[in-house]
Amino acid sequence: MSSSLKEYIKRNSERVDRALDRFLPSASTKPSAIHRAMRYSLFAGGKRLRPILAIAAAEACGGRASRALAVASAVECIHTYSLIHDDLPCMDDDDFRRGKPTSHKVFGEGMAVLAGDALLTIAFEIAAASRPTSRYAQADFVRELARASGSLFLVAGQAADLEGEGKKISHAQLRFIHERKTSALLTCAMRLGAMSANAAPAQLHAVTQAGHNLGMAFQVIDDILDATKTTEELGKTAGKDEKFHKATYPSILGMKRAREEANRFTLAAHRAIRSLGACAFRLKQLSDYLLIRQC
Ligand code: GRG
Repeated sequence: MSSSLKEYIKRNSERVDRALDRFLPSASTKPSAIHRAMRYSLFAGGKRLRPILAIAAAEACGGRASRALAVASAVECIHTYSLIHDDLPCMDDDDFRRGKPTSHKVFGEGMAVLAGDALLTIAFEIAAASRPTSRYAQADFVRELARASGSLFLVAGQAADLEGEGKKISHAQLRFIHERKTSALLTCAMRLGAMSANAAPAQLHAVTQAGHNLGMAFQVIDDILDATKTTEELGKTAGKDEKFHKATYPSILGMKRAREEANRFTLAAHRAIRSLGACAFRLKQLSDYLLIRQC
């Protein structure tokens, strides 16, 4: 990764951290256990990929990071809720996330469920605090977030994943799951960033195409990393897909074709990003980085 991209990611992660810190009740706010649990997972060391993509999408549409911070933070709250709930014993049952013990291991199952619930709901409060533009009202930001995280997208992906457990699933079914479980929220982050910049319809369309393809490339790479990296390298339990016979891009297509698929999605994202012009250079750099990331 170039030093300028590294610096861009660091600067914007810190901005997002400060914004999240402002948006969330302090850890000592009563009842403190719930606020400590929310903050524990939110500040456990996630990559902040979705908020950074929201900011880069805003800039690609001629906007500023400062105006994208509320929507970027809202998406990170939804993402963190989904990880907390996904790690619960009744779902994926994992002990390790973002390099730390999972929420239910530290706070107990009840509090982890509540921390996820509270992060989900505060996300809408934060999105509603975003400044409207001439094209997009606050209700548009909230609707966008609700749709991406509801039963047609994020929850749909998780439900289809649960239903597919222990069954042989096809490439098309795997794609259905990943479009909803992973790509929809990443696309939503980028669309919200673009909307915070008052994107014109053609810009929003290009950002949507880029987001969809980047989200898919991100998930294919995630499947590859799960099969090839260690728990320490990933900060989450590695090798789970194979251990639990979960269908993944490498298990269905083989490692070589899975990499080709990730390349294809990235090239499709490049085409959409190119149509956004010179302001989209960070988006282009980020899309290249997502393809070669090692964790
Ligand atoms: C519980 C409704 C509900 C949904 C859960 C997020 C999720 C859906 C499941 C987690 C497992 C998984 C493979 C999700 C796909 C998306 C993904 C790869 C998430 C991890 O995102 P990163 O790598 O995580 O950006 P950090 O911790 O860096 O933010």
